[in-house]
Amino acid sequence: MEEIKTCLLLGVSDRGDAEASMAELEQLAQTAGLEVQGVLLQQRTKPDNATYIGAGKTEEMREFIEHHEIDLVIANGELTAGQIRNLEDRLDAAVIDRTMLILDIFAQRARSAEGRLQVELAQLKYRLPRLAGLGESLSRLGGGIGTRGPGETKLETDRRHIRRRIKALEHALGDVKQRRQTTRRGRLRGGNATAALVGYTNAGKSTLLNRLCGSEVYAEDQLFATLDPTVRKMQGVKGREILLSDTVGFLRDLPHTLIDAFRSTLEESLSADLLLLVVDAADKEAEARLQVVRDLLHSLEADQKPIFLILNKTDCENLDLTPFYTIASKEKMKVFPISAKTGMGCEELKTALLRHFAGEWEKTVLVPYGDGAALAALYRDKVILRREETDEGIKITYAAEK
Ligand SMILES: Nc1nc2c(ncn2[C@@H]2O[C@H](COP(=O)(O)OP(=O)(O)OP(=O)(O)O)[C@@H](O)[C@H]2O)c(=O)[nH]1
Ligand SMILES: [Mg+2]
Repeated sequence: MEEIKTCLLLGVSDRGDAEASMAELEQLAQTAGLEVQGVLLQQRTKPDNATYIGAGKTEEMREFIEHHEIDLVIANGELTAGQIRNLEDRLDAAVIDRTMLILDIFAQRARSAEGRLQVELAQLKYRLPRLAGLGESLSRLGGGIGTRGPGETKLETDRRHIRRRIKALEHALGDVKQRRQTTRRGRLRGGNATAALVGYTNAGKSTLLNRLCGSEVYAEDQLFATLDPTVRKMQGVKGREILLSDTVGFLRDLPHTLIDAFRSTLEESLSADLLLLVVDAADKEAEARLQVVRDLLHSLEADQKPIFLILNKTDCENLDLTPFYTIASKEKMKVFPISAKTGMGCEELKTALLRHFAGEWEKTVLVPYGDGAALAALYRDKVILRREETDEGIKITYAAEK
């Protein structure tokens, strides 16, 4: 089996963020374990219908590919079946697009049963309308290069096979979801406060989770280090805990198949009482990325809850944090400049978290002297935290339920 190592990136855009988008594609390719040999960004308003890049350019690229022995070409958009087929024919290399690359990374990373099912489902749904074009690239994703595209009859069999598999996956996911809802209800009954870490991929969410909870969740300088939702406990007061959840990071133009696939896991995380929106303040694209995250939160209907804006990586030098403070004051978000890596600002954040939830944890009532029934009922039904005899009566502080 031949291992793919080198790739060429193609982009077609005349937008201002085109170069940043290509740089991100390069990061994605590296994350997938590929070596980027060349990047071509063509200034056009829209891709060519037949070959994505213009016909003249395909000729040039063919020579480049031959000369540099490129194994794989990756287009920074979503290709049609026709575009894949035409490009593969003209370039004589396997061709995939940005979405397939991301799906491939997700497939490599997913660990939990649910994550795997979700990624496979997203992959199949994306492949189905592109089967006719996928020759080498499909076999690459499935294992090795070698076989060319399937013939017509094989194609139909494949389609039927994939549709059946999609049905089976959807069924299996339904079961998993039901089980997860049961555990979630159990968790809520525990009366714990919940907060969710959200933010662009590589912002430092998992590092912060580890810092706050003393855990050792995988955190690495790569895109989508975290895929499966993870929950850890942060010790609160009086035996109460804050459950912190970490989940998949956001990305500009995240493929729709993936948003749909991860909607249920994301929604579970986003059902938290509070969101910790983590920003990599040292990233020159940070503001644009913050906007991407806020747009996604909006589309997931999760932007109405309280948000702490966490400006991470402030151990890096020459940062200008003012734009973030401006956004935060407009959107009524509390701001916390921190470094998850060095721990700077993390104690303050922890205290703010405990304060935020303290009000929800404790309730105080005044029971008049002599009202033994009310007092007994409290002791029977509540977890009593404090009892204080005052002039007016007995002040009882108990743990409030959510
Ligand atoms: N300089 C600096 N680097 C940091 C800081 N926090 C995290 N990092 C680094 O940033 C990279 C990404 O950290 P992660 O915690 O994996 O980021 P994440 O948001 O969980 O990323 P995904 O799971 O991939 O979405 C790692 O290399 C961390 O060491 C920080 O405060 N300062
Ligand atoms: Mg992570």
